[in-house]
Amino acid sequence: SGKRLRVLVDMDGVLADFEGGFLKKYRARYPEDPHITLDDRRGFWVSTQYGQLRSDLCNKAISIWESKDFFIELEPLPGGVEAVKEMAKMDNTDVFICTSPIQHYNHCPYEKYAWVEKHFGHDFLERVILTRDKTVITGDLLIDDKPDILGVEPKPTWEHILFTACHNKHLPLSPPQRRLLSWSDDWRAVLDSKRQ
Ligand code: DGP
Repeated sequence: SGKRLRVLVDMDGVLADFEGGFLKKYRARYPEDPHITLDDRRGFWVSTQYGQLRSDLCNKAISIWESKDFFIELEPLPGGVEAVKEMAKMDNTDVFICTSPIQHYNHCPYEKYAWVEKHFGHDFLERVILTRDKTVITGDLLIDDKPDILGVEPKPTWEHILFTACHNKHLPLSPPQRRLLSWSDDWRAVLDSKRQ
């Protein structure tokens, strides 16, 4: 009954393990330098926290995700691919993967499409939205681990569901904001709460 539900799902930190992939490759490339454990991560921007640890580590962190094969080799986060595939099969439900590529565009946009094809299949490429500004994309829900999703549209149509990640788990929610703790959490109930 009613209209279709449109769900936007973020990629890094929600479907793909950006933080785990970063830490593994950073430690392999810079074994003599200090690192930040996932437990000690605070703030969305990895390079900011590394720069606070030691100023030269900001650019070393950036060098990791600007490298070829960084994005394609990210591991899926537990249950994410399965959940989004199930969502896509639900009646009256349209799912899009909505992700912001880094500005260093040599590898990232290509590898994001390749990652979706690898884990979801070729047909799911129709469901990919690359944008640096998610506020201009319309939807009912945006499941994303970034706490503050800002852009040119002051009143986005979607409700942001904060997906729990190492960097945001200690943040207090500003009511009525809602969280999804993981893909084991009740995402179906979140979708149902938005249906007419
Ligand atoms: P999204 O998850 O769609 O909001 O995309 C944000 C991207 O930025 C994602 O690939 C993770 C990445 N990222 C994380 N930390 C930093 C950082 O410190 N600097 C930059 N440029 N990108 C970062």
